[in-house]
Amino acid sequence: MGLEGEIEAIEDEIAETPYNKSTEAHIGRLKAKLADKKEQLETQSSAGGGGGYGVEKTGDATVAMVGEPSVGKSTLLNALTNADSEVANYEFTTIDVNPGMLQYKGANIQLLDVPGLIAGAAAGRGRGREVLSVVRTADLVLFVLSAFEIEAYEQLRGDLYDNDVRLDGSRPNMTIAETGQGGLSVTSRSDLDIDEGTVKEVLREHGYVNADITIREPLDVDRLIDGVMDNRAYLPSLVAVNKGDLIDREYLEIVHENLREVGVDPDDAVMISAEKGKGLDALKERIWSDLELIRVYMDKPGQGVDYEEPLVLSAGETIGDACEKLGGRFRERFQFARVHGPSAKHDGQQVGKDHELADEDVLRIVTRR
Ligand SMILES: Nc1nc2c(ncn2[C@@H]2O[C@H](COP(=O)(O)OP(=O)(O)OP(=O)(O)O)[C@@H](O)[C@H]2O)c(=O)[nH]1
Ligand SMILES: [Mg+2]
Repeated sequence: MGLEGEIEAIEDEIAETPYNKSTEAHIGRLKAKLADKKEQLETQSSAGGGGGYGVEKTGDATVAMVGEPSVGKSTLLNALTNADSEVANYEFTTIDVNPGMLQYKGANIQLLDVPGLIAGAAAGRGRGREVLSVVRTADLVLFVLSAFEIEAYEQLRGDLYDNDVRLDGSRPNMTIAETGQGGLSVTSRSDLDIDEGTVKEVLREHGYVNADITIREPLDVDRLIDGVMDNRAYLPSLVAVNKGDLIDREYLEIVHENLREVGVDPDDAVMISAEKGKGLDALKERIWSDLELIRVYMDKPGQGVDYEEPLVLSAGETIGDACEKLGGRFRERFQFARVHGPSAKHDGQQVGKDHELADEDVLRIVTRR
């Protein structure tokens, strides 16, 4: 029996085992085993497969656009960026990942138009798996839905989940510290959803013999396994509903209802028409805010403040991170910095490398000679 057969057999056993307190640990062990086998399969196929798409990550951040064939991904890419992606009125026009660069607020945001092969990709068919590996490395997933096919959203999300992409959530709040002896010991909150015995089964299945496990959230078996595996990608996501030009007010209500049905708050989705160029400003703004980027204007000695090409960082990053990104003498000979703007306690505040920057700060870095 090959790996795929083993995976199928484990999946069958999980499906056939009724879930209750007495089977919980057993199911936990099966799920842990399944996760390991799937990881093995993935490494196997990526080692043998033809090296991915050759799309290099560039720019300040990367957004992967996913959607069913013909929803308008290429049209949207062309409308938002300098790319020239093939647009056609038949399915599967885009067979490779097409990159384009969106310039917004001085940031270079790379958009990747991911082929319409995603359905069924979870099963590892065709190039679907490669496509999904491109999505995993992005900073934001942009779902492009047609106003007439909102239900595709569930399938897309499911495919991503099956490929270890966890959307709109953070890594489980737990730690595993290996110890030299003493077996497995679990410290958890009182409202933990599963038994300590189950936690131990899962860890044992993953090869842990001696370890202190601390769990700080009321997670279930699946999330516990996420916390043990290091191949999960945690990404934020955003929904754009395209072809808005083809619907009337009455149908808009139906679209909203359909969105609610798949768990999306209509107020959180962005209605657009890629073809007519409607709603694109709102979409850019949402992409910008969901990426949580900040602009830092550099005050260069003798040249003044550069408001045209800001240094783009992630929210929460510090002067030290800015120096890393700037490189050269900033990294090697940093002395101190002066900040004006939102993060400064007062104008021109002198700060060190630990200082956290904010959007639209003006920064002057003083280096040693
Ligand atoms: N009316 C209308 N048509 C659109 C809109 N966006 C895209 N289309 C049309 O929908 C068809 C498919 O558009 P594409 O951009 O090729 O779709 P795609 O998602 O890239 O498709 P694949 O590459 O096959 O996955 C084309 O005929 C587009 O002109 C829109 O906002 N309104
Ligand atoms: Mg396309």
